[in-house]
Amino acid sequence: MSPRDNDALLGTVSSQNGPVGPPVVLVSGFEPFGGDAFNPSAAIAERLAGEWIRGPNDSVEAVIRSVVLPCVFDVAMDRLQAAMRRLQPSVVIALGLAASRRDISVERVAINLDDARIADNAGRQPQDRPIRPRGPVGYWSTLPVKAIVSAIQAAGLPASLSHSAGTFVCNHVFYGLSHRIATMRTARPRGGFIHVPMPVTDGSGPTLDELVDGIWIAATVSALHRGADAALIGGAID
Ligand code: PCA
Repeated sequence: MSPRDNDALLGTVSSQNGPVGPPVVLVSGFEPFGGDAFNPSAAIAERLAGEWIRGPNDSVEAVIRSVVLPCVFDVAMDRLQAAMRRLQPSVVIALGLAASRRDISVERVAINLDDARIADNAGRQPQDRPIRPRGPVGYWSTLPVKAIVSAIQAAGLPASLSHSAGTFVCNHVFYGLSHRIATMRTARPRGGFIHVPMPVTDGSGPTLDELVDGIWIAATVSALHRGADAALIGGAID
């Protein structure tokens, strides 16, 4: 991983047309939810804030910025959208915890459904509700999902493609982000969602440091990848 750089160095230089600086990769995480005291997605987002992403010639290609979202339907998306307006990112990677997973799960598709098994942090528990009544059933991630999975695996870290981000706040934000991107008229960022497992220290899965490294790889691939996704085997039979 590249050494963390002083945030002051990111200094956006003002010009008449507004702030200029390296392209921004916005990484979001979530506050704890469901009675947990810790959510690794927020810790990862915060640890990556300020990292430079460098190209093959050591040129600075992007800088990572982060935002932590409340685990509350609708409010979470408002916060992410406010950060997007402020930072004008070229890539948005939203992160969340999926405690039942064992690896870094790169989500492929967001669906137009809120159906909460537990209440969110404001006590809301929508059921069978479309996120956008007139929106499409689903949106594909616009991140290079297969290239991301293969780069994380190549670094010796566990990762896979996932075909469901669930029907709770994470899928809600993933769908909202995708809808926002699809309806932007100009300068559409690439965006998508990655679920992370709860980190461990007993060797049965990735540690928090390994999750940070994995998401840094995802941010780097997303910032540097051009054109279509890698044509790799990666689907699922069940
Ligand atoms: N995980 C939840 C919401 C917030 C989070 O980190 C989810 O998977 O929907």
